[in-house]
Amino acid sequence: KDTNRNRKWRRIRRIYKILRSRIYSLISTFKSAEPILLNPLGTGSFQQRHRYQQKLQMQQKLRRIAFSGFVLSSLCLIIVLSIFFFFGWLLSSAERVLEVVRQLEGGDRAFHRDHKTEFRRGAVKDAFVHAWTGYEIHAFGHDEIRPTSNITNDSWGGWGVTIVDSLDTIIIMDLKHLLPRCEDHVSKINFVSEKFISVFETSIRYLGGLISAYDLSGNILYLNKAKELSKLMLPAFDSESGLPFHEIITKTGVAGNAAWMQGASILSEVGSVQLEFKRLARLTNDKELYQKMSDQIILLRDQQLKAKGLPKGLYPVKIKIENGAFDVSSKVTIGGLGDSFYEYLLKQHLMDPTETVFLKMYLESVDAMIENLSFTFNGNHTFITEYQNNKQQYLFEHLTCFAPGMIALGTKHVKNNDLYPKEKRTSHLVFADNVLSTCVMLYDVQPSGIAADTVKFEDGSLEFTNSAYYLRPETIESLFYFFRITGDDKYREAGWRIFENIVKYCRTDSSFSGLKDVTKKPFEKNNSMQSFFFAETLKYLYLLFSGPDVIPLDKYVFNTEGHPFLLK
Ligand code: DMJ
Repeated sequence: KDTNRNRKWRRIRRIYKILRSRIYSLISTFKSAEPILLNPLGTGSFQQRHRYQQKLQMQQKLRRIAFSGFVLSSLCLIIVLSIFFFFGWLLSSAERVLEVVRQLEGGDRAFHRDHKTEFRRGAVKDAFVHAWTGYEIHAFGHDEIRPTSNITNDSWGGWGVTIVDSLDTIIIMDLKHLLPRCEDHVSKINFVSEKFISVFETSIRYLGGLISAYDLSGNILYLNKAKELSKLMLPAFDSESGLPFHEIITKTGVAGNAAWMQGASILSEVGSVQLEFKRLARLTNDKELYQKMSDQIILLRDQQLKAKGLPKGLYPVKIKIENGAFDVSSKVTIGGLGDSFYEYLLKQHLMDPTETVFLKMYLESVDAMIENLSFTFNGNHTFITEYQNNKQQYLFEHLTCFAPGMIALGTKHVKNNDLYPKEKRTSHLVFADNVLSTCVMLYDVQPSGIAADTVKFEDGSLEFTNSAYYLRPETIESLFYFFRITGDDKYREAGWRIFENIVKYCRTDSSFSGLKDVTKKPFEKNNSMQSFFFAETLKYLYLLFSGPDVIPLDKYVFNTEGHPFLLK
Protein backbone atom coordinates (compact mmCIF):
# COMPACT_ATOMS: atom_id res chain seq x y z
CA LYS A 1 0.00 0.00 0.00
CA ASP A 2 1.29 3.43 -0.89
CA THR A 3 0.76 4.83 2.53
CA ASN A 4 1.74 8.34 3.56
CA ARG A 5 4.63 6.90 5.51
CA ASN A 6 6.07 5.05 2.48
CA ARG A 7 5.76 8.18 0.39
CA LYS A 8 7.66 10.11 3.03
CA TRP A 9 10.48 7.57 3.17
CA ARG A 10 10.73 7.50 -0.63
CA ARG A 11 11.07 11.28 -0.65
CA ILE A 12 13.78 11.18 2.03
CA ARG A 13 15.66 8.47 0.08
CA ARG A 14 15.40 10.55 -3.11
CA ILE A 15 16.79 13.64 -1.34
CA TYR A 16 19.57 11.56 0.16
CA LYS A 17 20.54 10.17 -3.29
CA ILE A 18 20.53 13.62 -4.86
CA LEU A 19 22.68 14.96 -2.06
CA ARG A 20 25.08 12.01 -2.33
CA SER A 21 25.51 12.45 -6.07
CA ARG A 22 26.06 16.19 -5.64
CA ILE A 23 28.80 15.56 -3.07
CA TYR A 24 30.48 12.94 -5.32
CA SER A 25 30.44 15.24 -8.30
CA LEU A 26 31.90 18.02 -6.18
CA ILE A 27 34.75 15.79 -5.01
CA SER A 28 35.47 14.54 -8.55
CA THR A 29 35.45 18.12 -9.85
CA PHE A 30 37.98 18.99 -7.18
CA LYS A 31 40.15 15.96 -8.10
CA SER A 32 40.03 16.61 -11.82
CA ALA A 33 40.29 20.34 -11.41
CA GLU A 34 44.02 20.14 -11.05
CA PRO A 35 45.03 18.77 -14.46
CA ILE A 36 42.33 20.81 -16.15
CA LEU A 37 43.26 24.01 -14.52
CA LEU A 38 46.94 23.44 -14.89
CA ASN A 39 48.48 22.16 -18.06
CA PRO A 40 47.47 18.50 -18.71
CA LEU A 41 50.57 16.27 -18.93
CA GLY A 42 51.62 15.18 -22.32
CA THR A 43 50.61 18.36 -24.14
CA GLY A 44 52.54 21.56 -24.68
CA SER A 45 56.26 22.26 -24.90
CA PHE A 46 58.96 20.79 -22.63
CA GLN A 47 59.19 24.06 -20.64
CA GLN A 48 55.46 24.08 -20.15
CA ARG A 49 55.47 20.47 -18.92
CA HIS A 50 58.44 21.22 -16.65
CA ARG A 51 56.70 24.27 -15.16
CA TYR A 52 53.57 22.24 -14.66
CA GLN A 53 55.53 19.49 -12.85
CA GLN A 54 57.18 22.06 -10.58
CA LYS A 55 53.82 23.57 -9.72
CA LEU A 56 52.39 20.17 -9.00
CA GLN A 57 55.27 19.30 -6.66
CA MET A 58 54.96 22.63 -4.86
CA GLN A 59 51.23 22.12 -4.44
CA GLN A 60 51.73 18.65 -2.99
CA LYS A 61 54.36 19.97 -0.62
CA LEU A 62 52.06 22.75 0.55
CA ARG A 63 49.26 20.29 1.07
CA ARG A 64 51.52 18.06 3.20
CA ILE A 65 52.60 21.06 5.29
CA ALA A 66 48.98 22.18 5.75
CA PHE A 67 47.91 18.71 6.75
CA SER A 68 50.68 18.19 9.31
CA GLY A 69 50.04 21.76 10.61
CA PHE A 70 46.41 20.93 11.10
CA VAL A 71 47.20 17.63 12.90
CA LEU A 72 49.80 19.33 15.09
CA SER A 73 47.61 22.30 16.11
CA SER A 74 44.67 19.99 16.86
CA LEU A 75 46.95 17.92 19.10
CA CYS A 76 48.19 21.06 20.87
CA LEU A 77 44.62 22.29 21.36
CA ILE A 78 43.58 18.95 22.83
CA ILE A 79 46.58 18.98 25.21
CA VAL A 80 45.96 22.60 26.32
CA LEU A 81 42.26 22.01 26.83
CA SER A 82 42.86 18.89 28.89
CA ILE A 83 45.40 20.78 31.06
CA PHE A 84 42.89 23.62 31.65
CA PHE A 85 40.18 21.12 32.27
CA PHE A 86 42.17 19.15 34.82
CA PHE A 87 43.25 22.27 36.63
CA GLY A 88 39.66 23.36 36.86
CA TRP A 89 40.15 26.52 34.82
CA LEU A 90 37.36 25.67 32.46
CA LEU A 91 35.09 24.84 35.33
CA SER A 92 35.66 28.07 37.15
CA SER A 93 35.23 30.18 34.02
CA ALA A 94 32.00 28.31 33.30
CA GLU A 95 31.02 29.15 36.87
CA ARG A 96 31.68 32.79 36.15
CA VAL A 97 29.50 32.69 33.07
CA LEU A 98 26.80 30.94 35.05
CA GLU A 99 27.00 33.62 37.72
CA VAL A 100 26.38 36.29 35.07
CA VAL A 101 23.49 34.28 33.67
CA ARG A 102 22.06 33.87 37.18
CA GLN A 103 22.28 37.59 37.77
CA LEU A 104 20.62 38.28 34.47
CA GLU A 105 17.85 35.86 35.28
CA GLY A 106 17.42 37.63 38.59
CA GLY A 107 16.67 40.79 36.64
CA ASP A 108 20.10 42.30 37.13
CA ARG A 109 20.64 43.50 33.58
CA ALA A 110 22.83 46.38 34.61
CA PHE A 111 25.76 44.55 33.01
CA HIS A 112 24.96 46.07 29.67
CA ARG A 113 27.12 49.10 29.26
CA ASP A 114 25.99 51.37 26.52
CA HIS A 115 26.97 54.73 25.17
CA LYS A 116 23.93 56.55 26.56
CA THR A 117 24.47 55.25 30.09
CA GLU A 118 28.18 56.03 30.00
CA PHE A 119 27.39 59.54 28.84
CA ARG A 120 24.92 60.01 31.70
CA ARG A 121 27.36 58.64 34.23
CA GLY A 122 29.94 61.09 32.94
CA ALA A 123 27.46 63.96 33.18
CA VAL A 124 26.82 63.16 36.86
CA LYS A 125 30.55 63.06 37.49
CA ASP A 126 30.90 66.44 35.76
CA ALA A 127 28.19 67.83 38.06
CA PHE A 128 30.13 66.55 41.07
CA VAL A 129 33.34 68.17 39.81
CA HIS A 130 31.51 71.44 39.18
CA ALA A 131 30.05 71.54 42.71
CA TRP A 132 33.30 70.40 44.28
CA THR A 133 35.37 73.00 42.44
CA GLY A 134 33.11 75.77 43.75
CA TYR A 135 33.42 74.41 47.27
CA GLU A 136 37.19 74.05 46.91
CA ILE A 137 37.67 77.59 45.62
CA HIS A 138 35.32 79.38 48.02
CA ALA A 139 34.89 77.26 51.13
CA PHE A 140 37.45 74.45 51.42
CA GLY A 141 37.78 73.37 55.06
CA HIS A 142 34.44 74.93 56.05
CA ASP A 143 31.30 72.86 56.42
CA GLU A 144 29.53 74.17 53.33
CA ILE A 145 29.59 76.71 50.58
CA ARG A 146 26.58 79.00 50.17
CA PRO A 147 26.10 78.28 46.48
CA THR A 148 24.80 81.61 45.23
CA SER A 149 26.62 84.07 47.49
CA ASN A 150 29.78 81.92 47.67
CA ILE A 151 30.25 82.60 51.37
CA THR A 152 30.85 79.83 53.90
CA ASN A 153 28.67 78.06 56.45
CA ASP A 154 29.85 76.17 59.53
CA SER A 155 26.85 74.76 61.31
CA TRP A 156 27.91 71.07 61.36
CA GLY A 157 30.75 71.13 63.84
CA GLY A 158 32.91 73.27 61.57
CA TRP A 159 35.27 70.40 60.68
CA GLY A 160 34.60 70.52 56.94
CA VAL A 161 31.60 68.21 56.73
CA THR A 162 31.47 68.54 52.92
CA ILE A 163 34.97 67.05 52.70
CA VAL A 164 34.34 64.09 55.01
CA ASP A 165 30.89 63.42 53.56
CA SER A 166 32.35 63.42 50.01
CA LEU A 167 35.40 61.18 50.49
CA ASP A 168 33.76 57.92 49.41
CA THR A 169 31.99 59.55 46.45
CA ILE A 170 35.36 60.86 45.30
CA ILE A 171 36.77 57.33 45.54
CA ILE A 172 33.78 55.73 43.81
CA MET A 173 33.82 58.29 40.98
CA ASP A 174 37.53 57.66 40.59
CA LEU A 175 38.46 61.29 41.19
CA LYS A 176 41.43 60.29 43.30
CA HIS A 177 43.48 63.36 42.36
CA LEU A 178 41.16 65.27 44.71
CA LEU A 179 42.11 63.08 47.68
CA PRO A 180 45.54 64.39 48.79
CA ARG A 181 44.13 67.81 49.75
CA CYS A 182 41.21 66.12 51.54
CA GLU A 183 43.50 63.74 53.40
CA ASP A 184 45.66 66.61 54.48
CA HIS A 185 42.55 68.33 55.85
CA VAL A 186 41.25 65.17 57.57
CA SER A 187 44.59 64.53 59.25
CA LYS A 188 44.43 68.01 60.82
CA ILE A 189 40.83 67.87 62.12
CA ASN A 190 40.62 68.34 65.86
CA PHE A 191 37.33 66.78 66.93
CA VAL A 192 37.60 68.28 70.40
CA SER A 193 34.99 71.01 70.45
CA GLU A 194 33.63 73.36 73.07
CA LYS A 195 30.28 73.66 71.32
CA PHE A 196 27.38 71.20 71.32
CA ILE A 197 27.35 68.98 68.22
CA SER A 198 24.51 66.76 67.03
CA VAL A 199 25.21 63.10 67.89
CA PHE A 200 23.07 61.79 65.03
CA GLU A 201 24.39 64.11 62.29
CA THR A 202 28.01 63.71 63.41
CA SER A 203 27.58 59.97 63.43
CA ILE A 204 25.97 59.58 59.99
CA ARG A 205 28.04 62.22 58.18
CA TYR A 206 31.48 62.32 59.82
CA LEU A 207 31.80 58.88 61.38
CA GLY A 208 29.99 57.22 58.48
CA GLY A 209 32.07 59.15 55.93
CA LEU A 210 35.37 58.18 57.57
CA ILE A 211 34.47 54.51 58.02
CA SER A 212 33.31 54.23 54.43
CA ALA A 213 36.43 55.94 53.09
CA TYR A 214 38.46 53.41 55.08
CA ASP A 215 36.40 50.46 53.81
CA LEU A 216 36.84 51.60 50.21
CA SER A 217 40.49 52.60 50.34
CA GLY A 218 42.11 50.78 53.25
CA ASN A 219 43.80 54.08 54.20
CA ILE A 220 44.45 53.79 57.95
CA LEU A 221 44.21 57.59 58.38
CA TYR A 222 40.43 57.37 58.00
CA LEU A 223 40.10 54.54 60.50
CA ASN A 224 42.26 56.34 63.05
CA LYS A 225 40.20 59.49 62.68
CA ALA A 226 36.98 57.50 63.04
CA LYS A 227 38.32 55.93 66.25
CA GLU A 228 39.35 59.35 67.56
CA LEU A 229 35.91 60.80 66.88
CA SER A 230 33.93 57.84 68.22
CA LYS A 231 35.87 57.90 71.49
CA LEU A 232 34.89 61.52 71.98
CA MET A 233 31.25 60.70 71.17
CA LEU A 234 30.84 57.69 73.46
CA PRO A 235 29.82 59.74 76.55
CA ALA A 236 26.66 60.60 74.59
CA PHE A 237 25.49 57.05 75.37
CA ASP A 238 25.90 57.45 79.13
CA SER A 239 22.17 57.88 79.71
CA GLU A 240 20.18 55.76 82.15
CA SER A 241 18.79 53.70 79.27
CA GLY A 242 21.97 53.58 77.21
CA LEU A 243 20.19 55.43 74.39
CA PRO A 244 22.20 58.34 72.96
CA PHE A 245 21.52 61.95 73.92
CA HIS A 246 20.83 64.43 71.15
CA GLU A 247 24.00 66.48 71.52
CA ILE A 248 27.41 66.49 73.13
CA ILE A 249 30.34 68.79 73.87
CA THR A 250 33.25 66.59 72.88
CA LYS A 251 35.74 68.56 75.00
CA THR A 252 33.94 67.85 78.27
CA GLY A 253 31.75 64.85 77.42
CA VAL A 254 28.70 66.78 78.60
CA ALA A 255 25.68 65.42 76.72
CA GLY A 256 21.96 66.23 76.75
CA ASN A 257 18.83 66.94 74.78
CA ALA A 258 18.12 70.34 73.21
CA ALA A 259 15.48 72.71 74.61
CA TRP A 260 13.29 72.47 71.48
CA MET A 261 12.86 68.73 72.13
CA GLN A 262 11.00 69.45 75.40
CA GLY A 263 12.69 66.63 77.25
CA ALA A 264 12.02 63.98 74.61
CA SER A 265 14.44 62.08 72.39
CA ILE A 266 13.73 61.49 68.71
CA LEU A 267 13.25 58.00 67.27
CA SER A 268 15.34 58.49 64.12
CA GLU A 269 18.15 59.98 66.19
CA VAL A 270 18.39 57.39 68.96
CA GLY A 271 17.64 54.54 66.57
CA SER A 272 20.04 55.22 63.72
CA VAL A 273 23.57 55.61 64.94
CA GLN A 274 23.96 51.87 65.49
CA LEU A 275 25.22 50.91 62.02
CA GLU A 276 28.18 53.31 62.27
CA PHE A 277 29.21 52.23 65.77
CA LYS A 278 28.71 48.55 64.94
CA ARG A 279 30.91 48.75 61.84
CA LEU A 280 33.55 50.49 63.90
CA ALA A 281 33.17 47.88 66.66
CA ARG A 282 33.86 45.19 64.07
CA LEU A 283 36.88 46.99 62.71
CA THR A 284 38.29 47.40 66.22
CA ASN A 285 37.05 44.01 67.44
CA ASP A 286 35.04 45.62 70.23
CA LYS A 287 32.33 43.05 70.98
CA GLU A 288 31.02 44.96 73.98
CA LEU A 289 30.34 48.09 71.94
CA TYR A 290 28.63 46.00 69.26
CA GLN A 291 26.32 44.39 71.83
CA LYS A 292 25.59 47.74 73.46
CA MET A 293 24.29 49.03 70.13
CA SER A 294 22.03 46.00 69.63
CA ASP A 295 20.67 46.33 73.18
CA GLN A 296 19.41 49.86 72.49
CA ILE A 297 17.13 48.60 69.74
CA ILE A 298 15.91 45.65 71.79
CA LEU A 299 14.95 48.14 74.51
CA LEU A 300 12.89 50.11 71.98
CA ARG A 301 11.15 46.93 70.87
CA ASP A 302 10.26 46.05 74.47
CA GLN A 303 8.91 49.54 75.06
CA GLN A 304 6.86 49.39 71.87
CA LEU A 305 5.28 46.13 73.06
CA LYS A 306 4.38 47.78 76.37
CA ALA A 307 2.88 50.91 74.80
CA LYS A 308 -0.91 50.99 74.62
CA GLY A 309 -2.90 51.30 71.40
CA LEU A 310 -0.01 51.06 68.97
CA PRO A 311 -0.20 48.78 65.94
CA LYS A 312 2.61 46.21 66.00
CA GLY A 313 5.65 47.52 64.11
CA LEU A 314 4.90 51.24 64.40
CA TYR A 315 6.88 53.48 66.74
CA PRO A 316 5.98 57.05 67.82
CA VAL A 317 8.74 59.60 67.26
CA LYS A 318 9.10 60.86 70.85
CA ILE A 319 10.91 58.78 73.46
CA LYS A 320 11.84 59.22 77.11
CA ILE A 321 15.62 59.04 77.26
CA GLU A 322 15.60 57.56 80.82
CA ASN A 323 13.94 54.29 79.88
CA GLY A 324 13.08 54.37 76.17
CA ALA A 325 9.33 54.63 76.82
CA PHE A 326 7.28 56.01 73.93
CA ASP A 327 5.10 59.10 74.03
CA VAL A 328 2.10 57.53 72.31
CA SER A 329 0.57 60.93 71.65
CA SER A 330 3.44 61.83 69.35
CA LYS A 331 3.16 61.08 65.64
CA VAL A 332 4.07 57.88 63.85
CA THR A 333 5.87 58.52 60.58
CA ILE A 334 8.18 56.84 58.12
CA GLY A 335 9.36 60.32 57.10
CA GLY A 336 11.45 62.82 59.09
CA LEU A 337 12.02 61.98 62.81
CA GLY A 338 11.18 58.30 62.19
CA ASP A 339 12.69 57.27 58.82
CA SER A 340 16.18 55.88 59.42
CA PHE A 341 15.12 53.94 62.54
CA TYR A 342 13.19 51.57 60.22
CA GLU A 343 16.03 51.59 57.69
CA TYR A 344 18.54 50.52 60.35
CA LEU A 345 16.39 47.60 61.50
CA LEU A 346 16.84 46.01 58.08
CA LYS A 347 20.45 47.08 57.71
CA GLN A 348 21.53 45.80 61.12
CA HIS A 349 20.09 42.44 60.13
CA LEU A 350 21.98 42.56 56.81
CA MET A 351 25.14 43.37 58.75
CA ASP A 352 24.61 40.33 60.94
CA PRO A 353 21.96 37.89 59.62
CA THR A 354 22.08 35.96 62.91
CA GLU A 355 20.35 38.94 64.58
CA THR A 356 16.91 37.78 63.44
CA VAL A 357 15.16 40.01 65.97
CA PHE A 358 15.87 43.01 63.75
CA LEU A 359 14.45 41.25 60.72
CA LYS A 360 11.30 40.42 62.68
CA MET A 361 10.95 44.03 63.80
CA TYR A 362 11.60 45.29 60.28
CA LEU A 363 9.03 42.97 58.68
CA GLU A 364 6.42 43.89 61.29
CA SER A 365 7.04 47.53 60.44
CA VAL A 366 6.69 47.08 56.67
CA ASP A 367 3.49 45.08 57.20
CA ALA A 368 2.19 47.82 59.50
CA MET A 369 3.09 50.53 56.97
CA ILE A 370 1.06 48.73 54.32
CA GLU A 371 -1.81 47.97 56.69
CA ASN A 372 -2.08 51.24 58.62
CA LEU A 373 -0.27 54.03 56.83
CA SER A 374 -0.70 53.50 53.12
CA PHE A 375 -3.39 55.06 50.96
CA THR A 376 -4.15 55.38 47.31
CA PHE A 377 -4.62 58.79 45.79
CA ASN A 378 -6.92 59.17 42.75
CA GLY A 379 -7.08 55.41 42.40
CA ASN A 380 -3.47 54.84 41.36
CA HIS A 381 -0.90 56.64 43.52
CA THR A 382 0.12 54.82 46.68
CA PHE A 383 1.59 56.97 49.42
CA ILE A 384 2.63 56.37 53.03
CA THR A 385 1.17 58.87 55.45
CA GLU A 386 1.66 59.94 59.06
CA TYR A 387 -0.61 59.15 61.89
CA GLN A 388 -1.20 60.75 65.25
CA ASN A 389 -3.76 59.96 67.96
CA ASN A 390 -5.51 57.45 65.69
CA LYS A 391 -5.84 60.06 62.91
CA GLN A 392 -4.24 59.89 59.47
CA GLN A 393 -2.61 63.11 58.29
CA TYR A 394 -2.50 62.33 54.55
CA LEU A 395 0.87 64.06 54.47
CA PHE A 396 3.68 62.63 52.39
CA GLU A 397 7.25 63.82 52.70
CA HIS A 398 10.05 63.64 50.17
CA LEU A 399 12.04 62.06 53.01
CA THR A 400 9.64 59.06 52.96
CA CYS A 401 10.75 58.24 49.41
CA PHE A 402 13.76 56.34 50.80
CA ALA A 403 11.28 53.61 51.87
CA PRO A 404 10.68 51.97 48.45
CA GLY A 405 14.44 51.48 48.03
CA MET A 406 14.77 50.05 51.52
CA ILE A 407 11.95 47.58 50.88
CA ALA A 408 13.38 46.55 47.51
CA LEU A 409 16.77 45.96 49.14
CA GLY A 410 15.17 43.71 51.75
CA THR A 411 13.22 41.67 49.21
CA LYS A 412 16.44 40.79 47.40
CA HIS A 413 19.14 40.65 50.05
CA VAL A 414 17.55 39.15 53.16
CA LYS A 415 18.67 35.52 53.17
CA ASN A 416 16.21 34.16 55.72
CA ASN A 417 13.41 32.53 53.72
CA ASP A 418 11.58 31.19 56.75
CA LEU A 419 10.97 34.63 58.22
CA TYR A 420 10.68 36.29 54.83
CA PRO A 421 8.92 33.91 52.43
CA LYS A 422 8.72 34.52 48.71
CA GLU A 423 5.05 35.61 48.60
CA LYS A 424 5.66 38.28 51.24
CA ARG A 425 8.71 39.54 49.34
CA THR A 426 6.68 39.80 46.15
CA SER A 427 3.82 41.71 47.77
CA HIS A 428 6.30 44.06 49.50
CA LEU A 429 8.10 44.73 46.23
CA VAL A 430 4.85 45.55 44.44
CA PHE A 431 3.87 47.93 47.25
CA ALA A 432 7.29 49.61 47.19
CA ASP A 433 7.14 50.02 43.42
CA ASN A 434 3.76 51.72 43.71
CA VAL A 435 5.11 54.16 46.31
CA LEU A 436 8.16 54.86 44.16
CA SER A 437 5.97 55.68 41.19
CA THR A 438 4.18 58.24 43.41
CA CYS A 439 7.57 59.74 44.35
CA VAL A 440 8.46 60.03 40.66
CA MET A 441 5.02 61.43 39.81
CA LEU A 442 5.61 64.18 42.40
CA TYR A 443 8.64 65.26 40.35
CA ASP A 444 6.87 64.96 37.02
CA VAL A 445 3.84 67.08 37.98
CA GLN A 446 5.89 70.16 38.81
CA PRO A 447 6.71 72.80 36.20
CA SER A 448 10.30 72.55 37.44
CA GLY A 449 10.26 68.74 37.18
CA ILE A 450 11.47 68.72 40.80
CA ALA A 451 9.40 67.47 43.75
CA ALA A 452 8.25 69.58 46.69
CA ASP A 453 9.36 68.60 50.18
CA THR A 454 5.88 67.91 51.59
CA VAL A 455 2.56 67.26 49.96
CA LYS A 456 -0.91 66.75 51.37
CA PHE A 457 -3.19 64.42 49.45
CA GLU A 458 -6.66 65.89 49.79
CA ASP A 459 -9.95 65.10 48.05
CA GLY A 460 -8.41 64.37 44.71
CA SER A 461 -5.98 67.30 44.76
CA LEU A 462 -2.41 67.84 45.83
CA GLU A 463 -1.53 70.62 48.26
CA PHE A 464 2.17 71.38 48.53
CA THR A 465 2.58 72.26 52.19
CA ASN A 466 6.31 72.82 51.77
CA SER A 467 7.20 73.51 48.17
CA ALA A 468 10.95 73.83 48.64
CA TYR A 469 13.57 71.41 47.30
CA TYR A 470 16.67 70.88 49.44
CA LEU A 471 18.68 68.82 46.91
CA ARG A 472 17.44 65.74 48.72
CA PRO A 473 18.39 62.24 47.54
CA GLU A 474 15.58 59.90 48.65
CA THR A 475 13.73 59.34 45.36
CA ILE A 476 17.00 58.90 43.47
CA GLU A 477 18.20 56.50 46.19
CA SER A 478 15.11 54.35 45.66
CA LEU A 479 15.48 54.51 41.87
CA PHE A 480 19.03 53.23 42.31
CA TYR A 481 17.91 50.24 44.42
CA PHE A 482 15.05 49.44 42.07
CA PHE A 483 17.28 49.52 39.02
CA ARG A 484 19.88 47.31 40.69
CA ILE A 485 17.23 44.84 41.76
CA THR A 486 14.95 44.70 38.72
CA GLY A 487 17.18 45.93 35.88
CA ASP A 488 14.24 47.85 34.46
CA ASP A 489 15.42 50.83 32.44
CA LYS A 490 12.44 52.99 33.44
CA TYR A 491 14.16 53.70 36.77
CA ARG A 492 17.23 55.01 34.97
CA GLU A 493 15.07 57.16 32.72
CA ALA A 494 13.26 58.69 35.72
CA GLY A 495 16.61 59.37 37.43
CA TRP A 496 17.93 61.06 34.33
CA ARG A 497 14.87 63.32 34.06
CA ILE A 498 15.37 64.41 37.67
CA PHE A 499 19.08 64.99 37.13
CA GLU A 500 18.47 67.10 34.01
CA ASN A 501 16.10 69.35 35.95
CA ILE A 502 18.52 69.67 38.86
CA VAL A 503 21.16 70.83 36.37
CA LYS A 504 18.68 73.14 34.68
CA TYR A 505 17.31 74.87 37.77
CA CYS A 506 19.70 74.27 40.69
CA ARG A 507 23.10 74.85 39.07
CA THR A 508 24.86 78.06 40.09
CA ASP A 509 28.11 79.55 38.83
CA SER A 510 29.99 77.83 41.62
CA SER A 511 27.94 74.74 42.53
CA PHE A 512 24.28 73.73 43.07
CA SER A 513 21.56 75.21 45.23
CA GLY A 514 18.23 74.05 46.66
CA LEU A 515 15.07 75.84 45.48
CA LYS A 516 12.63 77.93 47.52
CA ASP A 517 9.58 76.92 45.50
CA VAL A 518 9.48 74.24 42.84
CA THR A 519 5.90 75.07 41.89
CA LYS A 520 6.41 78.62 40.64
CA LYS A 521 8.68 80.07 38.03
CA PRO A 522 11.41 81.42 38.14
CA PHE A 523 12.31 78.73 40.74
CA GLU A 524 14.31 80.95 43.05
CA LYS A 525 17.37 79.40 44.69
CA ASN A 526 17.67 79.08 48.48
CA ASN A 527 21.46 79.54 48.65
CA SER A 528 22.02 76.21 50.42
CA MET A 529 23.82 73.02 49.42
CA GLN A 530 24.01 70.48 52.24
CA SER A 531 26.77 67.91 52.21
CA PHE A 532 24.30 65.10 51.46
CA PHE A 533 24.15 66.44 47.89
CA PHE A 534 27.70 65.05 47.48
CA ALA A 535 27.28 62.08 49.80
CA GLU A 536 23.93 60.85 48.51
CA THR A 537 22.21 62.71 45.65
CA LEU A 538 25.14 62.68 43.24
CA LYS A 539 26.47 59.33 44.49
CA TYR A 540 23.17 57.50 43.98
CA LEU A 541 22.79 59.11 40.55
CA TYR A 542 26.28 57.96 39.62
CA LEU A 543 25.56 54.45 40.89
CA LEU A 544 22.24 54.41 39.02
CA PHE A 545 24.24 54.70 35.80
CA SER A 546 26.97 52.28 36.90
CA GLY A 547 27.12 48.50 36.68
CA PRO A 548 26.39 46.29 39.71
CA ASP A 549 30.10 45.69 40.17
CA VAL A 550 30.41 49.25 41.51
CA ILE A 551 29.52 48.82 45.23
CA PRO A 552 27.78 45.43 44.91
CA LEU A 553 24.82 45.16 47.26
CA ASP A 554 25.80 41.75 48.57
CA LYS A 555 29.11 43.15 49.81
CA TYR A 556 28.16 46.60 51.08
CA VAL A 557 25.41 48.20 53.11
CA PHE A 558 24.80 51.96 52.90
CA ASN A 559 24.32 54.02 56.03
CA THR A 560 21.52 56.58 56.00
CA GLU A 561 23.87 59.23 54.61
CA GLY A 562 24.74 57.07 51.59
CA HIS A 563 28.07 55.77 52.91
CA PRO A 564 28.76 52.15 51.93
CA PHE A 565 30.21 49.91 54.68
CA LEU A 566 31.73 46.52 53.97
CA LEU A 567 29.51 43.66 55.13
CA LYS A 568 32.16 41.68 56.96
C1 DMJ B 1 20.24 62.85 55.00
O1 DMJ B 1 21.02 63.58 55.85
C2 DMJ B 1 20.02 61.49 55.55
O2 DMJ B 1 19.57 60.68 54.51
C3 DMJ B 1 19.06 61.46 56.70
O3 DMJ B 1 18.78 60.15 57.11
C4 DMJ B 1 17.78 62.15 56.39
N1 DMJ B 1 17.81 62.87 55.19
C5 DMJ B 1 18.93 63.58 54.77
C6 DMJ B 1 18.81 63.96 53.31
O4 DMJ B 1 17.54 64.34 52.94
